[in-house]
Amino acid sequence: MSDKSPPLVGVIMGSQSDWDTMKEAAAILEQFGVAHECRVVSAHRTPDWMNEYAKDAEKRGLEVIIAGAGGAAHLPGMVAAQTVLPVLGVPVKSRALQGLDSLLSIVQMPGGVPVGTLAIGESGAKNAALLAIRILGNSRPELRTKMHEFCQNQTDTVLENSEL
Ligand code: RP5
Repeated sequence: MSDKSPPLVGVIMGSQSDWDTMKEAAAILEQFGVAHECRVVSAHRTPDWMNEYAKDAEKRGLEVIIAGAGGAAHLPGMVAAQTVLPVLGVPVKSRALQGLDSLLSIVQMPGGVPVGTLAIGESGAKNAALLAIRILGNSRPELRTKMHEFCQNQTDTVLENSEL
């Protein structure tokens, strides 16, 4: 499905080096069969491309953008400034400050320009995809059903392995 249908979710990241983290988001979208695209879009190194991507996203049919970046992580905020689509920000764990810089860069947006900020690193990437699917699930019963199954499986797995 993700290869053929037009993408509903855009997974973007500031650098190729973010892929190790952001591939967790792509894997969840793949698992749920949600059409998506993955692109490197840098706020600092390719600012014009970032502007174009953000401005065209809605008319291209995207419904959610997941944006991961590390360090001075301006990508999610700058994209949110140029689209009305929901933007979910993933703070990538940076080499210098372990992602605290990324988190603070993404989370503290001025009122009026929302970015839904997730946890630092792989958990954040995974949860960004799950949140995107929950948003899409509001109008897509099949995704809502799959989300119920996912949560139930997760619960069952923990309960089945609860004896140590
Ligand atoms: C940010 O700078 C990227 O999101 C990445 O996390 C960080 C480092 O990028 P590279 O120097 O590894 O390309 O823009």
